[in-house]
Amino acid sequence: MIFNGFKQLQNVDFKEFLATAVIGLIVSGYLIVYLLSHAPRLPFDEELEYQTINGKGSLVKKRLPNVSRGGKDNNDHDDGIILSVVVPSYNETKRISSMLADAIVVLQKEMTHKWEIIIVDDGSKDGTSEYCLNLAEKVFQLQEGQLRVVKLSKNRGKGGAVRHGLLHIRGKYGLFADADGASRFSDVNRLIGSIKRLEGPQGKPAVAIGSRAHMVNTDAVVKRSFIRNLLMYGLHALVFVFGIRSIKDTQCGFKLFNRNAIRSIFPYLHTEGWIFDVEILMLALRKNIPISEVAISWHEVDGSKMDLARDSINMAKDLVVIRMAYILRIYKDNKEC
Ligand SMILES: Nc1nc2c(ncn2[C@@H]2O[C@H](COP(=O)(O)OP(=O)(O)OP(=O)(O)O)[C@@H](O)[C@H]2O)c(=O)[nH]1
Ligand SMILES: *[C@@H]1O[C@H](CO)[C@@H](O)[C@H](O)[C@H]1NC(C)=O
Ligand SMILES: *[C@@H]1O[C@H](CO)[C@@H](O)[C@H](O)[C@H]1NC(C)=O
Ligand SMILES: [Mg+2]
Repeated sequence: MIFNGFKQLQNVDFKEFLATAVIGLIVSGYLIVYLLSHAPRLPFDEELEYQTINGKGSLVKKRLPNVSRGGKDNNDHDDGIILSVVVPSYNETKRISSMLADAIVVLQKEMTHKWEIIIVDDGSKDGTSEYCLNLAEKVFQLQEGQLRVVKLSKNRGKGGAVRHGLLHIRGKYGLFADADGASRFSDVNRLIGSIKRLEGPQGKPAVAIGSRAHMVNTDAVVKRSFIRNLLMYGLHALVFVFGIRSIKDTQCGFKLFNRNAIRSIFPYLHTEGWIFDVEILMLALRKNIPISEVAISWHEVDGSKMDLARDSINMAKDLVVIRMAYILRIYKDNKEC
């Protein structure tokens, strides 16, 4: 009798303990994800201006347009621009000029003057902004507004810079492209072709992304350091588990969106660090926006801005945080952040 009662008591205690433990775990899990979650800061007022060189060679500053207002649907800032190219740049004076040269040749040929380049200088310390404006005037001899420089007062990370740039384009399509010129710019034609098939005549949201998946067994990848490749495979595995399974190369710095895709994705993008590509693709998948992966040509360029140890740890952490934050509804895909 006494023994039985004792056993029952122990049972109740154990269940209570288990319930408390589970609740405690959920609460602390939520708290950890909440504390590690991220929202991009609002732009400072001066970051809503761009600089460009006018026909007389002097610097002018103007307000940036807003992708959610202008454009084809409610024409105000459109100016007939077909393609806007956003180049996130951090300390890029050594690498950006050949990338720009490559891009400008292709743009002039394919769409005469109906393009713009937006350099988002992410708080560079080496005068990237001034360097690019000087190139635009002296080397490329561009017209006013064709090359725009937006200077972020404080470094935000590649994701933050790309988000800021794409939210302020005039074009029908917006491409973001790395400043190192690792991809061949003319491949943009294949991305545009692909997005046109997806968007149909009404211009439904659509995304076309460059892919290097066909290159894993070629020199470009094999010749990279062992540790870099090891980290790359580790990241692929993690993306597979916590991120995205239907896309082979999520990280390529060459992605094209039509205006409606930009409006449906970028206001909701939380991540400003290196892993932002995965959140972009997760948002597209959640919103049933079609994504096509287009094989592009790509070569390794020296002078990477990535700090292998620190940045891989942050990417892994951010990846888990993104997935958990959507599950726990700390991140929402229908509320601008
Ligand atoms: N906005 C911003 N852009 C950055 C930052 N660090 C690098 N970038 C830009 O991100 C792009 C890619 O940087 P890279 O240093 O070429 O990266 P990588 O190591 O070659 O990476 P993969 O090309 O993916 O192999 C370049 O356009 C850089 O200028 C940063 O802190 N903020
Ligand atoms: C752009 O326009 C949208 C819609 O009108 C608005 O919600 C958003 O705050 C604007 N962004 C900026 C930077 O003005
Ligand atoms: C950018 O340049 C500044 C000044 O030269 C330097 O202190 C900083 O470490 C550089 N950052 C990167 C990521 O190269
Ligand atoms: Mg690169």
